[in-house]
Amino acid sequence: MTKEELDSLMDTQWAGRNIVYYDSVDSTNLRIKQMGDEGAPEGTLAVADKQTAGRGRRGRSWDSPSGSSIYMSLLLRPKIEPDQAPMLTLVMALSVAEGIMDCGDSCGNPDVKIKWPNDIVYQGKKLCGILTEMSADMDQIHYVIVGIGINVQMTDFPKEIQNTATSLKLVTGKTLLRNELLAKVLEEFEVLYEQFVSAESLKNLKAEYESRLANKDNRVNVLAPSGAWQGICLGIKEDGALLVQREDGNVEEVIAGEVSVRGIYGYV
Ligand code: BTX
Repeated sequence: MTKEELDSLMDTQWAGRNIVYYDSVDSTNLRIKQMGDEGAPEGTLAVADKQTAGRGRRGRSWDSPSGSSIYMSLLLRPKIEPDQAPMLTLVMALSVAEGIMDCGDSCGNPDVKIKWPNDIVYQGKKLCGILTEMSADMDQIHYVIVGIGINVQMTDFPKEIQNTATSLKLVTGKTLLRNELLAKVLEEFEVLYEQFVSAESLKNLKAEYESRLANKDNRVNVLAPSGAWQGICLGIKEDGALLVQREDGNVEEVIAGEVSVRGIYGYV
């Protein structure tokens, strides 16, 4: 993966048109945060071969060895309200799933699913995670960073995640080029992002997202701060909340960030 190869493959108007490439970096999200503060344009993309301090949500870490995965962060300056920004995680999750499908035979056509809100999974194991961060005032977004980690060729995982993580190589047996997949994800994202920003909701993407939703129509465990409860996952709302029906028939709107959702037999 090189900047020159990425530039030559990128078939987008603005997303990924200004690529900053690192052989090794602390975290691409941190680099984009700095560029965002310094006024870099929307669509600026940080890409790294390796991260030394890859970050997950809520202080967790993202395993980021060299030579095997995609680590990238995209700078966005959307004209939406700050409370709408978390929906960008769902837009990117759908873009990654569609980007993998677009790689077709070269990627072995795996039927990947989305684990709401931010993971791409295959047969219950995590292939990709997304970390969305924002700089904003109460009523105005300065910029949003969408960071994506996709396990492409990884075959060795640390012990703690051996049972929950997988890669495209393990799933398909194929050796997929990271450049090609990265470019497809950004092409998908550019189209879906514009649909999202013009509607200021997921109304145009809801059906597609639900068709890839791993837990749809299944029983899930909702792990809320007030206690865990079970229900059937019905789909998503246009604002990105997950709809879960309790035993008594009431449908609850589950908001990302406050709770985690698991399958009743495991992670998905
Ligand atoms: P998350 O908090 O949902 O997931 C983090 C958890 O996933 C970890 O606690 C661990 O259990 C597991 N995990 C860690 N590394 C991997 C891996 N490589 N594959 C599968 N499972 C793993 C998800 O957070 C958000 C991750 C975003 C990562 C990107 S990489 C580019 C950008 N820069 C950056 O620092 N983060 C983002």
